Amino acid sequence: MEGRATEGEEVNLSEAPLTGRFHGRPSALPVKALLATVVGVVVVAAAAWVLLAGQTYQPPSGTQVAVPLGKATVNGHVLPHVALNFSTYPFSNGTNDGAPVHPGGNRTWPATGPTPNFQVPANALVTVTVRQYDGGAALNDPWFATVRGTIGNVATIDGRVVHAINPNRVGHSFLLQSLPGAASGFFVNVPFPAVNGDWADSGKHRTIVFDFVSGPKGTYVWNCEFPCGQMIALFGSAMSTFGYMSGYLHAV
Ligand SMILES: [Cu+2]
Repeated sequence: MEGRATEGEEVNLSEAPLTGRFHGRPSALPVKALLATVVGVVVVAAAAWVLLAGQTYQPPSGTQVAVPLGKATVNGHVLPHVALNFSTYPFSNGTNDGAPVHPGGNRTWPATGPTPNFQVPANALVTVTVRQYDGGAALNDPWFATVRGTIGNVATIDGRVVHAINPNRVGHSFLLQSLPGAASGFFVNVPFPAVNGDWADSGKHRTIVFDFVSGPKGTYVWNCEFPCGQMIALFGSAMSTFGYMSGYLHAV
C-alpha cells in the first residue's frame, strides 16, 4: 500500500501573522466571522458532494451468487452448503486472474474483487475462500485480529488453522454484521494477513478459508477494519467509498 504513513502536521498558530486581519467596524466582526464560517461550510459540503457523487460505486461483476456444494450438518442441523470466493487487491483497476478488479477504479485504492456483493441462502453453511494480494501493517485495534463468529471461531490461512493473526501484519479484513433491527447479534470477523511485498502482479497471495452459518433472510453488510484508505486517519477514499472495502451479503 502506498501512502499509509501520513501523520498530520502540527501548525504553530502562535507564529501566524497578526497584522492586517480586520478592517471593518468592531461591531461587524461577529457577523463577518459567522458569514465566513457559513460560506466555508457550504463550500466544503459542496466539494464533498461533488467528489462523492463522482465515486458512486458500480460493481463490475454484479452480485456473486454462492455456488451450491450440497448439504452439511452443523450442530445436528442439516443445512445447505455453499461457497463464495473473492480477492483483496492493492489497487482497484486492471485485472487479476482474468477478472476485472474495478474498471475505471482509482489505481491507488485497494479493492475487493471481482465484486464486494454476495448472495447466499438464508441459514446455510457458507465456505468463503479469499485470496489476499495486498501488503499491510498494524490494525488500530488488535481486537480485530481475532477470528470471531466462524465455525469453531477459526480460519484456515495457507492451510494452517488459526484463532488469530499478528495484529501488526494485516492486509485487510472481513467484518460481516446484520443491519440494525435484523438478525440481532449476527457477527463474523476474519482478519487477512498481509503479503510480504505489495503487488498483485507478483502473483503472491495469502489464502484464507473460513466457514460461517448465514443468518435469516435479509441484507447484511461487511467492511474491512484495516485502515487501508487515505486521509481521515487512513479511513478515507477506499475505506469510505462503498464497494471497495465494504459490500453487501444478501441472505435469500
Ligand atoms: Cu482493507
